[in-house]
Amino acid sequence: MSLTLKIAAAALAGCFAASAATPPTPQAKTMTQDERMAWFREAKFGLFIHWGLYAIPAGEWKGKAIPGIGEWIMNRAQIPVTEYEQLAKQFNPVKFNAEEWVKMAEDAGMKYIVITSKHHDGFAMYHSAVSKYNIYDATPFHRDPLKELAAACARHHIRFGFYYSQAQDWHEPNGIGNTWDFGPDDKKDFDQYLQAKAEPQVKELLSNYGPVCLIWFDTPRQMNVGDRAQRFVDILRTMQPATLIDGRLGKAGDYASMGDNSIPNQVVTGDWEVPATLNHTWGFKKDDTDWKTPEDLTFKLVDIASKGGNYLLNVGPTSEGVIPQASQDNLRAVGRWLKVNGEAVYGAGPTPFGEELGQVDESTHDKKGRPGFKMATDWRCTTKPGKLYITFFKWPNGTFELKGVKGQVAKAYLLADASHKSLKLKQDGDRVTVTLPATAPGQIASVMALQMK
Ligand code: FHN
Repeated sequence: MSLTLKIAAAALAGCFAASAATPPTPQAKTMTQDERMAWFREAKFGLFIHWGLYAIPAGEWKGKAIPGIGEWIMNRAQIPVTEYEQLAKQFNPVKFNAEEWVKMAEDAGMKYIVITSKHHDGFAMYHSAVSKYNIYDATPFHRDPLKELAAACARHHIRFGFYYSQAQDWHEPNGIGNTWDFGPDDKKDFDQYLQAKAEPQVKELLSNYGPVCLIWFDTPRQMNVGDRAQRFVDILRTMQPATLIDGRLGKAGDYASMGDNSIPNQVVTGDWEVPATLNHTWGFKKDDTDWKTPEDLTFKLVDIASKGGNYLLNVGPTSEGVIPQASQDNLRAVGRWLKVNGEAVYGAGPTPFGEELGQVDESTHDKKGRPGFKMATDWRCTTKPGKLYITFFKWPNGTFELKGVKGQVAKAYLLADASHKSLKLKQDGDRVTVTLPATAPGQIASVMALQMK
């Protein structure tokens, strides 16, 4: 079974050279695909934020717990537009502080932020002139939090992008998804909605918030008809050519989006990202406190990097504008680990090995009849030119042997050791043996760097 994915990327000839340290430049009319992707390949780790009116009911409607992800409550409870709209009058997140949110992302070692500018409920979380159904005009808050976040991101050199639900819009008669108020989707004038709301709102986002690192489109229902998806590509490429398009627009974007919380079993070529939750919901749900541990998050980050991808990890702030404390604590713990070991993650490429990832398990099958996979979790390998990084999640007893090494290793050392003291090393052909200290230097995981000759 091959899990290899080739990403079809629209490579545009160009002359503008971007670097990871350079914010996207809206004036650059043509860029090569490599130039456009440079910051993303360096970043590896981003913060996803699902924030909207759904944070008020927080998983409960009229005294009943509504199963499923929090931001889907309008759909799951079939709440009529006229009732759901009333939430806007209560939305007053007075504890929202853009600086604190961005500082938290920075502390977590995250390099980009993607926030819901409009989710499927149709409510714009920014000051939109296209629809009054927005946080500035329809709530007592009367502020544009995305403006504040854009400014804070610029101060902290964190890239800023938007999630935008281009197809589903449960507030609009011609948007996809709201069949309880507006009837079947196939009877709707979907292009009317796209042209009157989605396309002009995306233009607003690209006009009023400075450089937008990416737009994260989602659930591309009915987007494969005619030039619907291409119209968005044209808007982005014309207005901000450096802005990336995710993999859920309805045609190939700049990178592939994996399924939610779906980490591939093996190395995947091309650019890709895994969107993932810290608990079991994207939008805040008061009853969901089943948080992934810092150990698990660190493993997943390195695991994804070792397979060639990025990790976009979500928080669901409350209706008061607070990121749940457990989310903050667990993300900051990952950030502390990255402070010591980030060299093995940022800008790193995938493993040249692969056996350490696990093995196909023919004794089990998934729902589609595909064989299972028995994941191994002892260590992962990431790479940079002339370097191999081995991240140990289980500290080896005495020595560590690595097979299949191409070239000669000049030196082995631990990233946690600031002096980079050489570890005892033996190489026999492609077999390298390193003698390690008796105990791991790091609590969550420890990284050994191999410097090649
Ligand atoms: O329906 C959405 C969901 O609410 C959430 O936004 C996730 C994030 O990847 N995307 C969709 C489901 O895949």
